[in-house]
Amino acid sequence: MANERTYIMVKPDGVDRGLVGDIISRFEKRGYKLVALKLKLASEELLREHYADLAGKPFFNGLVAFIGSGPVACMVWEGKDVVKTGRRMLGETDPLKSLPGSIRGDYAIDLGRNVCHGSDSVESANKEIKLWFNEDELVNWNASLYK
Ligand code: RTP
Repeated sequence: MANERTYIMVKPDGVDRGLVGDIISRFEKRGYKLVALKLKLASEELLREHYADLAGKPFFNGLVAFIGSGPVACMVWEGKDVVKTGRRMLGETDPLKSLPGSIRGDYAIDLGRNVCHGSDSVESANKEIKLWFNEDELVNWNASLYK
């Protein structure tokens, strides 16, 4: 479990509002280790693949258009139970249902502008990390935190 990894992405609304630093800081302070980080303008093809599970939903095209409308901050975090804990740190999909103290609970009120994405299972995390990063962009290093 110690080496579990998750894919966290600050969406264009979060980047535009200057929330990247705060989101990174929350994961760092919680004790997770950053193993990959980049800013990216995602192609429609990449986003259709990332959100393939939602392809039949009425909001799918709007979602893909919005996430492609500006840069996203892509990151991989590693540590104990990071997939589930990362989702709890993000809050509920609907920001209005998110508790204060979570990212969405502190910074969002609209479902379509909920600031961030986090993998929902270890399996999705592995798929998403492969989709968004090349192997040589993942940095293996020893944080003193874990020594
Ligand atoms: P995410 O992938 O962004 O972390 O979100 P999630 O797992 O919590 O939620 P998911 O069901 O995968 O939905 C992906 C994103 O689509 C937008 N959405 N809009 N009814 C709607 O208009 C609607 N439902 C979902 C949200 O921005 C959600 O994060």
